[in-house]
Amino acid sequence: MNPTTLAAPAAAFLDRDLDVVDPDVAGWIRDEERRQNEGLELIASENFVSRAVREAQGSVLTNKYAEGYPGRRYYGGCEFIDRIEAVAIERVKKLFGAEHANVQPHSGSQANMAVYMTVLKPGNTILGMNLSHGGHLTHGHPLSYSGFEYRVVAYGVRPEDERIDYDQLAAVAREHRPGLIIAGASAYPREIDFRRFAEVAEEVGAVLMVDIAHIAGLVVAGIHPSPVPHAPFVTSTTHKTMRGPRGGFILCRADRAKDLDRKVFPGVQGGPLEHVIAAKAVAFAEAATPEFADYQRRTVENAKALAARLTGRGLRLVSGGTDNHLMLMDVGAAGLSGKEAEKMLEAAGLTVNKNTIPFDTRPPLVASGIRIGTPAVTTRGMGTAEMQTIGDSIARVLESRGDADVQREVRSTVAELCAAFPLPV
Ligand code: DSN
Repeated sequence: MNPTTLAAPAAAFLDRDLDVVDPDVAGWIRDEERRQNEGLELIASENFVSRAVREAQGSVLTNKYAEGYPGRRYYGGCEFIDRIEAVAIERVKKLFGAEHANVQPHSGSQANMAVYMTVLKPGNTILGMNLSHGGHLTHGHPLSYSGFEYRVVAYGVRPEDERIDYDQLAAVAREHRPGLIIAGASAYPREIDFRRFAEVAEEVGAVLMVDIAHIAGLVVAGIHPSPVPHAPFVTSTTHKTMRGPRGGFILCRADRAKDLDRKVFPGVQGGPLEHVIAAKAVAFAEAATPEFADYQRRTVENAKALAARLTGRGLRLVSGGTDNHLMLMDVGAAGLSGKEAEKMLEAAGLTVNKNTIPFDTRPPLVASGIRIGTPAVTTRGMGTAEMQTIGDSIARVLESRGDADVQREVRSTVAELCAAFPLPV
């Protein structure tokens, strides 16, 4: 019998184009590609990855099971997988000057869960930032595992300047003696004093974990101080300012490495996504270049320029401005909810997300703020001149209360900007 004939049916199945197999999904992917290309992406946690990252993520590595760690797998055939995961680990350790890294977390949420399981027992107390003051769901929200598995106490920002209240942090820590203190935020526009967090943790005998999901790229570039010298555990995502594939990683001190690795696998996760880990390795290599540091510098420069334009147009920003890649606008002060503002801007081709602001009286799905970030538009190559146009466009849409003519005009300004800074296909 001819072996080619035997192999044919399987080969034919494997070799069909997405357009043929599933024209619906293929079409929606093209629609999303067009949406990303023709709109201004201002969601602070989103970015555009390089073709190299996408190539690694879309590779045959998706076919491989590799439970365990390099050199210690539960499956055969891991020779190349091991090299890839080992290089991802080495690269991220070097980027941050860390003693140990685990690159398997599928997301920031699972990275945080693994650290909590390493440090805490169910029912122990965690101290995290209030979600409406800039924290994250996994830092103790009642609807997240972090809220129903642990007892939660919170710190927040001062009403007068909307910056972290380190005295309150210390007072709550002294009163409640948490097992873990969580620093880091998803909607906080100011520099965070990790040394201060470490002092409080040491005083009350807590372990400090810093979640740098948002600012990791800035830390690599030396634009935001690093938490690594101050915290035994640092978690992050890889897809925000890090500009890699969607995923997470954890850095820790060598003496916690064994416990942590066991909590990631088999504690929290099963088989690692080695295609994503390969894409992380590529992104870590990109992050080690001078171009990446320059990109981070321009991201922050753009955020400051945009913030200045928006406040110049009479819009109120939480804390008055930004030190990093994002800002939080109080649209309640302009008589709108975050939900309304998000919709009005989306109709004009500007994508942001509604966000609660400190001391918000509206629920999170309505909110009084919007969060605006510059990582994605900076990746497209836009600079401070374009930030003036974007700031004016946002202000016009909000001032007009979503007037359809204004939205149409702004949409055409957005289209011109996007055409001048196209994304590679
Ligand atoms: N990481 C959050 C964000 O900042 O958008 C979502 O969980």
